[in-house]
Parts: sequence; C-alpha cells; structure tokens
Amino acid sequence: MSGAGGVYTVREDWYARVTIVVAFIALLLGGVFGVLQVVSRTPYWPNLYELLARIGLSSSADELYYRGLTAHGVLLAVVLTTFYIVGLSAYLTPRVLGVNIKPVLLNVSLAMMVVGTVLAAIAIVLGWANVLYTFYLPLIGHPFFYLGAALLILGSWVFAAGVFLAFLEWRRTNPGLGIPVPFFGILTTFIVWIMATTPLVFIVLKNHIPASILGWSADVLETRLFFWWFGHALVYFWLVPAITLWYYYVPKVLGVLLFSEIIAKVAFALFILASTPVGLHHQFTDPGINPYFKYIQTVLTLVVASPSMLTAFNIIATMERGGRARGGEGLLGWLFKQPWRDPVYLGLILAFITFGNGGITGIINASYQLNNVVHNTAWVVGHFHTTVGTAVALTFMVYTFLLLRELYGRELILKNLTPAVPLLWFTGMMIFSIAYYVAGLEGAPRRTSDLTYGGLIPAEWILPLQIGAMGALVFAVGGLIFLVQFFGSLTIGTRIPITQPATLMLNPHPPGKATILDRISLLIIAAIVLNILAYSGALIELYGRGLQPVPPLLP
Ligand code: HAS
Repeated sequence: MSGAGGVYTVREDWYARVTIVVAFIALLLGGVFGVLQVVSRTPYWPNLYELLARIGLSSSADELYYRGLTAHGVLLAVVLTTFYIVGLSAYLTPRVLGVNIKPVLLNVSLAMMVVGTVLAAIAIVLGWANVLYTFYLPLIGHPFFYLGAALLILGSWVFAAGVFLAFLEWRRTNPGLGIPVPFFGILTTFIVWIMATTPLVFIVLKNHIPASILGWSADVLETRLFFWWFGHALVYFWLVPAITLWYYYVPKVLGVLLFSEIIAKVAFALFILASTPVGLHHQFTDPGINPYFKYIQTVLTLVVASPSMLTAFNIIATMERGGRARGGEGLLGWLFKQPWRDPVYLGLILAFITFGNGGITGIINASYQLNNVVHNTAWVVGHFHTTVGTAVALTFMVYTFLLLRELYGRELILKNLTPAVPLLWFTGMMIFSIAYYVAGLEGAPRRTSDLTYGGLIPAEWILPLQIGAMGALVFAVGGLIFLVQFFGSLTIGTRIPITQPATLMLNPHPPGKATILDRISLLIIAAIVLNILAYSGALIELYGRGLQPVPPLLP
C-alpha cells in the first residue's frame, strides 16, 4: 500500500496492528481488575476479593487486593500506554514523513516488548510481585517482574531508534524544512521517553535486579529519587501523543488550520525541556532531601504545566476558528457549530475538557504546601484517572474508531453505540474524580486494602467513596462497549479496502521553513543541562551523606 511520498507502510502497519491489539488486551484485563478493586474497597459494598480468596485463588483477600492493584496499574499505566504509543507512532511516522522505519528494528522491538510483557505478567498474575506499579524498594518482587519491565522498556528504545533514524533520513532529504507538527509530537514523545527511562534503567540495574536475584540491600531514598526522576516524565510520554492527535484531528475535521503551529511547537519544545527535572514534586513528604531542591523543582513543575495551558488555548482557539467558519456567531455561537455528531471529535474534546479537571488538580498537587493535604489520598487517584485515565486513554480509544477502518480495514460494528463510549467515559469519570477529590480532602487514603479500618471508618468518607464507585461503574460500561466494538469489529466486522494513507494523514499544515524550534539537538542539550542543574544538589546531598542500604522485603 502506498502512502505519503509513495512510501510502503506494510511493515509499520503490521507492527501497529499487533501492538494496538496488545494495548487493548491490557485495557480489557486492567479494566477487570479496576472493577474488582473499586467494588471491593467501597465501604459497605461486597469485597469481591474475599469471594475470590474463598474459592481458593489466594490465602487472603488482602494479598489479592495488592496483586490486583499491581496488575491494574502495570497493565493500564505501562502496557496499554506503551504499546499504543509505539503502534500509533509506527502508523504515523511513514505517513507524515514519507520515510520508513527499518523493519529489523520493528521486529526486534516487538519481540522484546512482547517477551518482556509476558515475563512481567507471569510474575504479577502468580502473585510473585505484589509491589504495585511504582515498585518501591525495599518491597521486592520476582526477578521476572524486573527483567520483564527492562525488556519492555529496551524494546521501546529499539523502536525509538527507528523513529530517530527515520527523522534523520527525512532531515537529510528535506534540509531547511520545518518539522511537520504531528511528527514533532512523535519526536517529542520519544525524546521524553529516552530521557525519562534512563534514570529508571540505571536504578533497576543497580538496585532492583541485584536485590531481587541476589538479595542485596539497597537505599530506599536513592531508589525513590531515581524512580520519580522517571515517574513524572513518564506522564508526558503518555500525554504528548494524545495532544498530537488533538492538534492533528481537531483542525482537520473543522477544515481550518491549527490556530498556531508555532504555539504547538513551543509547547512540544517545553515538554522536551521540562518534563524530566520535576520528579521531586512526588517526594515533598520524603525526608532527606533539602527543601530548596524541592522548591526548584516546584518552579520547574509550573514550567512543564505551561505547555498544557498553551495547548488549551491553541485547541479552543482552533475550535472557535472552525465554529465561526461554519457559521457560528456571537460570543459562544461557534460552540454549537462544532461537529459534535462525529464521535471521534466528541471523544477527543471530552478527553481534552477532562484534562482541564486533571491538570488543575495537578497544579494543586505541585504546590509544596497543598501537597501535604492530598498526598497519598484518594485525591491523587482522581487526578490520574482524569489525566492518563481520560485525557490519554479516551483519546486513544476514540481515535481507534478511525484506525479500525484505516489500519485494520474493518467496518465498525454497533455503530449507533459509538457516541456512548465517550459520553459514558466522560460522565463516569467526572463523577468518580470529583467524589474521590472530596474523599481525599477528607483524608481517605489510596492503596489500602481495608478502607473500613476494622469498622472505624470516618463517616465523611463513606458517601463520596460510594458515589465515586458508581461513577467508576459508569465509565467501565463505556469501556466495555468500546472493547466489544473493537474486538468485535476485528473478528466479525465487514472487511473494507484500506483508505490510502496519504489522504488519511494529509498534513493540514504544509510545513514551512525550519526555525529555531526545529533545532532538536539544541533542545536536547538544554534539557540535559536543566536536568543536571535540577538534580545535582539532591544527588550530592544523597551520596555525600552516604547510602543506608536496607535488605529487600517480601510484601
Ligand atoms: Fe500528575 C501525581 C502534578 C499532569 C499523571 N500524576 C500523578 C500520578 C499520576 C499522574 C499517574 O505535583 C500518581 C503517581 C503515583 O502513583 O503516585 N501532574 C502534575 C502537574 C501536571 C500533571 C503539575 N499527571 C499529569 C498528567 C498525567 C499525570 C498529564 C498523565 C497523563 N501529579 C502531580 C503531582 C503528583 C502527581 C505533584 C504527586 C501527587 C502526590 O502527592 O502523590 C501538569 O502537567 C498539568 C497541567 C495541565 C493543565 C490543564 C490545562 C487545561 C486543558 C484543558 C482546558 C479545557 C477547558 C474546557 C478549559 C494546567 C488542556 C474548554 C471547554 C470547551 C467546551 C472546549
């Protein structure tokens, strides 16, 4: 099949088809664990883990809860996102650039990622790694868990190498041309990913794998410092592809140009610069780190929040431009002229609006003082379900309605139900998140198997947690409809000829001349310098004081 510039996309499309199917298998399994969890930890609702323990799945409901929570977090926050993002990028890269990704890199990457996922899944499903998706030491899991995670990440690095090589090839044949916005998004995604995962790979090799295989002791604060150096940048690895799809699809459907291509590129550049040097905002309550270093990273956190605000402005201005071009008048008339009947558009905008909810709570989390109120409470659960759980996951789901036709060559089944997916997900998530914010502000904790505290649960927690659980069931129904449509279309959907990629991915912005923003190497150097500045103080403090290793502990 030929695409932009006559490029053949057979290998990339095969890779994308497989990885996106794996991503949605993860959504299916992770979703089941999510439902089990929310029902079981809602006060006065049945504890499903107790029933499962009674039929012999484990000796204790508590153990099953942590096993389920590990599975839920790893499947959704790691497997769903990573597999979807590499798949989407494999699909977009040749279409936007007109350059192929080297097939050998696609094959090696896929093999490593799948083997890694299977190894980690074995460890989690058998209850050998109840360490949650943050796997803080000294809690320790089976070596399969860490080796699997390492393979998954290294496999994605191999894919990233393919994207970078394709970019260099494009740059060689297009000197002086600005990078097309959708590809700028992909490039940003993988630059952030490599910068994020480098500290993680270092600490997993230094501490987790020796602790797991040889029982070596490790320093807890050192592990957490490197984990969060990765952990916050990770969220922009999830977010940037979603933003890329908003930038691509919103103007395309409205038939107008993006309000500002420069603002879009500035936003991506800021993500490259400031995604990684901010992890200390997850460690405000950790002792042993000088508050000055935490303050520096608080400021940088506000810097990394700014590209999201630029995105908000750019998308809303594009919507207004499109609405007015379609006849919308007055202050808000343009809102009624949006193509709301297009379920993909509707879903992307609902995901975008939900990001407003999650983003604002992120700013609250990032405040040194307010973080003390919300840290480790249900509030944080509300925050990440609106960000990664909706801004990202809902964007990926609704965009897949298009990919079913354009990538898999299948007609969507149960078409009339399609708008229900974004509407139920959005409504359920709003109820869930707001109720969990309220519960969190009342002090309800996250990550505890017994929320009733042996019958001593404060009355203020009960109603919000129950309302939140109802919201969760609403968005779970939306997710179920999506999964039925996705897997159903793949198996019984009518086969259709695949649209020419060139028409699907026609770039609404013909790229202009390169500017300073297209000097990717400068951005990378500046980002590395910023990381050194932001982290050197905390590292000198940590290593200067001397490590205090403790032996690993089985959960
Ligand atoms: Fe976060 C914890 C701070 C963004 C994910 N975050 C988490 C965790 C996850 C997560 C998973 O400072 C939990 C980790 C764990 O297990 O412990 N986060 C932020 C900040 C931002 C932020 C400042 N987070 C994200 C994104 C995520 C994500 C994006 C996933 C994709 N987060 C924190 C902090 C913690 C944290 C602390 C630690 C908490 C603790 O104590 O444990 C910012 O990047 C957010 C900027 C975004 C905005 C929103 C812009 C508005 C938009 C839409 C506007 C729409 C409108 C509607 C107005 C400022 C884009 C228009 C209407 C129409 C009709 C069109």
